[in-house]
Amino acid sequence: MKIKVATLFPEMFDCMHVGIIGKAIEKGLLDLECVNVRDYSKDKHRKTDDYPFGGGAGMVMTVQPLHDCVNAVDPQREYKRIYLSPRGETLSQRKVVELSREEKLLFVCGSYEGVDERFIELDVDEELSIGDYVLTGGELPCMVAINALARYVDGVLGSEQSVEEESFSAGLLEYPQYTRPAVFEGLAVPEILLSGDHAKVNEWRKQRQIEITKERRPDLYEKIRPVLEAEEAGRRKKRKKGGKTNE
Ligand code: 4GS
Repeated sequence: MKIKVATLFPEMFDCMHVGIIGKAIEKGLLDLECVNVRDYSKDKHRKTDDYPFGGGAGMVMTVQPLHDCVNAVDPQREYKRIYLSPRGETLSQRKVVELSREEKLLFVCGSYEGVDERFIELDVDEELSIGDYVLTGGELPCMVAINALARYVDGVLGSEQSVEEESFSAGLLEYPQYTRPAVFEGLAVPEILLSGDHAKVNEWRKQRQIEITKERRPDLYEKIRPVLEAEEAGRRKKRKKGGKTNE
């Protein structure tokens, strides 16, 4: 997958070369290229911002450097162009999967109070937010989006990791995890996890997921409830059928 980023702070993206995403870039699974919007400014002082028309606090990124930058980087408009902004659709796991299926993505990171609206009108396909809070720039949101979608690019996660394939995992919070030692400071790992009974372990994990989701995220629980109830109805039916065949 090819990802380009237009930003005033390309050095912020150095951290993308660490860990799982760094390995994916090394392996050529992800091709990440950051370009400095300032390099496209035609101003003699390489300025990229100006005072807002109509007055008000802060500065606005000017349209010329942004427009020239994205059209130099993507002259044929082959890339899906995404501007990070609190006005955009909020990033969700569904949106992450959708983005991971794109071949070419161009993220644009704004700084200051924002960018000249005409840039969005002329050069942006969609706006994307990572949540309802205000940051100093679009760089962190951009890295959040790339990090999340990279997990769905083939080969990025090792075989031991892997994206949640079980249907119930989607929409539920994670079950508690344990590793060695079996007892720490008098706290023992739940016995069932040491039993080697995979069916029992999976059932235990699912029940913990349901409990934790119900308690901490009632909004998510209400969304997943019809699925859980359908699964339970399915199991009841199977038990009944099984009972009859044995009669
Ligand atoms: C977000 C956000 C954000 C808004 C950028 C003020 C600088 C800043 N971008 N999700 N201008 N939340 N952007 O806060 O995407």
